[in-house]
Amino acid sequence: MWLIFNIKELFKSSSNTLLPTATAARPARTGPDAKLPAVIHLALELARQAQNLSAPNPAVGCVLVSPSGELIGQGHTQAVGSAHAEVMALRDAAARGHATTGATAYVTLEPCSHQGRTGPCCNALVSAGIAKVVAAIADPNPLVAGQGFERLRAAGIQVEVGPGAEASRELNIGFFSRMLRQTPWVRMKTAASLDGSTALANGQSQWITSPEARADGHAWRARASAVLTGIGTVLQDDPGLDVRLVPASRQPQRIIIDSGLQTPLDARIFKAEGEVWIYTASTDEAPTQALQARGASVTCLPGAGGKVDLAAVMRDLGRRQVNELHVEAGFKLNGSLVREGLVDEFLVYLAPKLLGPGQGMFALPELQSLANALPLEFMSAERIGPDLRLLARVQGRGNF
Ligand code: AOF
Ligand code: ZN
Repeated sequence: MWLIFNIKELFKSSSNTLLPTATAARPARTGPDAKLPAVIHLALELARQAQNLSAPNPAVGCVLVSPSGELIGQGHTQAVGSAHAEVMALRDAAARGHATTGATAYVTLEPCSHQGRTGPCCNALVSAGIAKVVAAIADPNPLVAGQGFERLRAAGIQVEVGPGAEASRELNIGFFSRMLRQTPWVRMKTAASLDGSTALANGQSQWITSPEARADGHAWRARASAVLTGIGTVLQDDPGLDVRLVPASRQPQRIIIDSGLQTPLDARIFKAEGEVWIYTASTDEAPTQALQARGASVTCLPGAGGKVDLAAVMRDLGRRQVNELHVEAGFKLNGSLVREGLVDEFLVYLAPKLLGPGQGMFALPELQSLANALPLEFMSAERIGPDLRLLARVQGRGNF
């Protein structure tokens, strides 16, 4: 999609007509971002196009507008090691024969000032003669963190920061989490009946929710850096954990929490390409070597009671550049992660069915008082086929 229109037209409309309707990971249209100029919405939409592509880099969009108000270039972050949004937009303008002198760059993140896997975007903007940069939000990467704005201002470029901040941060909540907390943003997905059962008492669980809900779940897998499950689920359901039901430009990293190294060597999780990361509490050499020979990276992080130290896993995943971690596990591991305060957000699909006694979503201890309930905040509620999708965030958890 490439649109040519006059910027005056863009600014006239604060409605969201450039955007398709709700898809899996759309942030709420409320708060300070609700009435943004359409050019910012376009930059955010471009950023969304990078969301399943750019990790561990943030998903960023950039729109270039000429001094006369013409949209002359647009771009978004490419896969890691390739061009950033600003460079893509400048290349787009060049390819279309547009001069960039005096143009304004609308970008959903502070342009980088450092030499990383690619060169600093600030330098590219300065060389292109950009007169003004409107950025949604500062880059939390300590290598940038305000220095990009400083560099631009020092080169005489006018800098405005703020429009689209909330939406840009939501799009990149995993990147912000890793940069500011050193751990991933943890989203736990469950699918249950209206009365909260994920499986019958006899273990049967396929399928409670609809094909539409399952495809939507794959869209959330696709945006995550990694998908994590437990050995219980591997033994019971033998999941692939890859993205199959929606198109994927890359596959998320697959991770198993397997205290006793019981993962079968013929598990379906090994079928997709790439390494599987296994976290264990066991130092047994034979299964470790057998799993390594099968293409697993095995890391021993023992915690209390022969279990894996889950908080240490999160720190390790932060070091391994996991931004968003998508958890699809059974009620035991789910319960452990919740009890340890490691879950940020719940993605819950509810089917319009009553199953009666069965397995719950999370094994949690009995509370003696309602005052001790874990307080959540509903971020969104959507109908997906015949099912409901709820996104509930642990209160205050997004404030880092
Ligand atoms: C931008 N525009 O589109 C993105 C930025 O190793 P590199 O060179 O790819 O740099 C990665 C860092 O650049 C990343 O951690 C983040 O701070 C910033 N991402 N910056 O100007 C972009 N994706
Ligand atoms: Zn950059």
